[in-house]
Amino acid sequence: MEPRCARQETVLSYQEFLDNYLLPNIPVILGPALVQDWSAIRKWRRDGTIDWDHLSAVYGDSEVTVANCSTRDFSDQQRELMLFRDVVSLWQSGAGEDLYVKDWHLARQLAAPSGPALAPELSSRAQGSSEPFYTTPAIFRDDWMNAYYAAHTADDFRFVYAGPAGTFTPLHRDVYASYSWSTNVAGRKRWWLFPPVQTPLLFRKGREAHAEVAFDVRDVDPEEFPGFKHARPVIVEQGPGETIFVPSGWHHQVENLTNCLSINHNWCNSVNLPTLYRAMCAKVDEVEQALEDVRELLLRTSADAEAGADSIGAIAGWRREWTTIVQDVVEKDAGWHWTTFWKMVRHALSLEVGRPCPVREDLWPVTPDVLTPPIEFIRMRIQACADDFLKREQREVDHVAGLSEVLSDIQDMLRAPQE
Ligand SMILES: O=C(O)CCC(=O)C(=O)O
Ligand SMILES: [Fe+2]
Repeated sequence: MEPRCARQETVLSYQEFLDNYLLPNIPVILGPALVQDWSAIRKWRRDGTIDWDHLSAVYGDSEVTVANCSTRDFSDQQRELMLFRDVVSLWQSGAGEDLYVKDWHLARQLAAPSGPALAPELSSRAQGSSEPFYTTPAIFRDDWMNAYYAAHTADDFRFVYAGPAGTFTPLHRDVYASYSWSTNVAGRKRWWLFPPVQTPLLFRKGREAHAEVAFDVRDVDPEEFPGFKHARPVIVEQGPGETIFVPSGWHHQVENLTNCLSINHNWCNSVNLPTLYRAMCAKVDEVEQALEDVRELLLRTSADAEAGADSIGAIAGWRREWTTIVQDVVEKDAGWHWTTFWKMVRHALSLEVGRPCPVREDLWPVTPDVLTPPIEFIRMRIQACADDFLKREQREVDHVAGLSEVLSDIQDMLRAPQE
């Protein structure tokens, strides 16, 4: 028998969510009561189905990323940029049945570039009022990724997904093993969720065993993926208005059983910080292995220089160059690297200890203490990662510009007496 996914119809308190799902890192489906006040639930549906005309009229100008679910592109699907209006037109004409709008940063697109005072015309027109189309449920507010990105970048991890029945998202683990939560504004999805202990069963056999997981769990070649038949995913259907919590490091695949419109976030906090930290370390290892020949080249060049006059300078330069190359590739591949990771931690810790730091209240209001674990827990989690990082053989802390300053800020805050 397949393991079952927990369901909760009543709205959980933060403490219940922390104790029963966040800390044990297990999935749960939460009933529609959690999001009943969202304006998206009222305005984006008509008679229980998606109101494409309304969505196209209000958000049609928006540029969206569209995945073609019939065209595989390595571990993802082929993607292109389109106007949302054009995608809706295709769907309404009975075409585009393989097109799936993904990772649409709609909330950020509608926000003013630098705070609510500068809200452009589009923002109020598209929102229909200043009311946001949804607000993050309290249990998901302790989110270091979106807090940091809101305050320091023009990017975020807040998405809208929209696609017809049959579109899907192939098997994957979220970026650096972050959590996800995803609410179906309309439609039904099927989820396959694999606990981290089963991750080794998902890989292709052979030399590159750790590079590639199965693509589509509905069609896995048993010769190529011999472990897969032993995997026992949690399989669950998510209905309209329901929210799923996807735990850290769980691989998952998603199929739209009907036309679907959903809102989701990737997120992290002190609870999954160690998992994110280890995922970063693993990514760096993987990139270093892939770039082994570049390393050889740099080494050889520096040995030549060593034979000349400036030997100490050459060795230091070689290490710095190598670390920079690796970190650049890590960032290109997954969107962030050690500097992003530690700046995010510094931002979260600053807010925790009440140290001044930039905040975009309109995008990501500061999370009250009652919606986070106790400060001692947070300090402990950060300390453990920082201690490990400072012992790394690669010494990124010395070789990446600005990183030692970020780490010493963090250490200062960890050492400061608690009020
Ligand atoms: O809804 C989908 O198609 C994918 C969502 C997903 O992978 C996530 O929320 O992590
Ligand atoms: Fe995901």
